Amino acid sequence: MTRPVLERKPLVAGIERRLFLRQTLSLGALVMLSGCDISDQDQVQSVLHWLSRWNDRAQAFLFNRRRLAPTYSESEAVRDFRYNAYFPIAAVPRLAAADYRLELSGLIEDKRPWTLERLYALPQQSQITRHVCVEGWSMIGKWRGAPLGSFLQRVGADLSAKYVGYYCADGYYGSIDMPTALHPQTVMAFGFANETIPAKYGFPFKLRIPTKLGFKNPKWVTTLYVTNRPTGGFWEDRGYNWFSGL
Ligand SMILES: Nc1nc2c(c(=O)[nH]1)N[C@H]1C(S)=C(S)[C@@H](COP(=O)(O)O)O[C@H]1N2
Ligand SMILES: [Mo]
Repeated sequence: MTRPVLERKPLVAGIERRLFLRQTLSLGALVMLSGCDISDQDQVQSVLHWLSRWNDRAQAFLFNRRRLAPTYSESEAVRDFRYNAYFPIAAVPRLAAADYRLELSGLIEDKRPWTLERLYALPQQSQITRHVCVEGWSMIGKWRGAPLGSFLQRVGADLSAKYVGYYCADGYYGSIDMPTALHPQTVMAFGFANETIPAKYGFPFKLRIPTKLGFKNPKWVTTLYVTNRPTGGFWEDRGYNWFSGL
């Protein structure tokens, strides 16, 4: 069944949303896709899925593990940062510091859970970087945290594995590629704007990853794991591209 191009507009818009075409896929490829006689939604889905995986590999290949995200001055950092999650601020998880444990699993030698006290005692560094949300806003903030790479090394993670995955207190989940996990600016952020990170921004910590889009900066992290198996993610399973580098 061949439908007029206009009728396919929503589909094309969907494709665009799914693949972040403006960033990565050429207009020609879009025209090719939309110009095909696309009659089977499942087929379209599997083509898009394949393209998105291909897109992940291309982005991973282009990722430079030493290149730093731009940093800014203190005066550019916003204190009243925009809150965002898939639920309203009233539903923010409030984790009790005394009961909190960071669980470790997968390809990690020392899987003993970490108390907040031990986590907060890790050597830390500050960064003033820009958070970019795919919904069309960005803000500069100041975060303080422990480099995830040093932490992974310390617990005996298999650093040659492909992915570092996370689960959060709100049911959010996902993973990042190992080179990004080991990037010098990827930190377990315990502080925001010179204070302990507040509940709305991820207390006890968020993974602050300035080389990734905002949705790949998980808040309220409760489990970290190392794996070679590709994982989905909360937004990835709803169509967003997995790598989502900046
Ligand atoms: N656990 C969890 N982490 C999350 C989200 C979420 O819904 N749950 N939303 C993501 C999105 S889309 C954005 S833009 C940022 C927002 O972080 P902020 O509230 O500190 O601005 O958190 C990311 N991390
Ligand atoms: Mo976001």
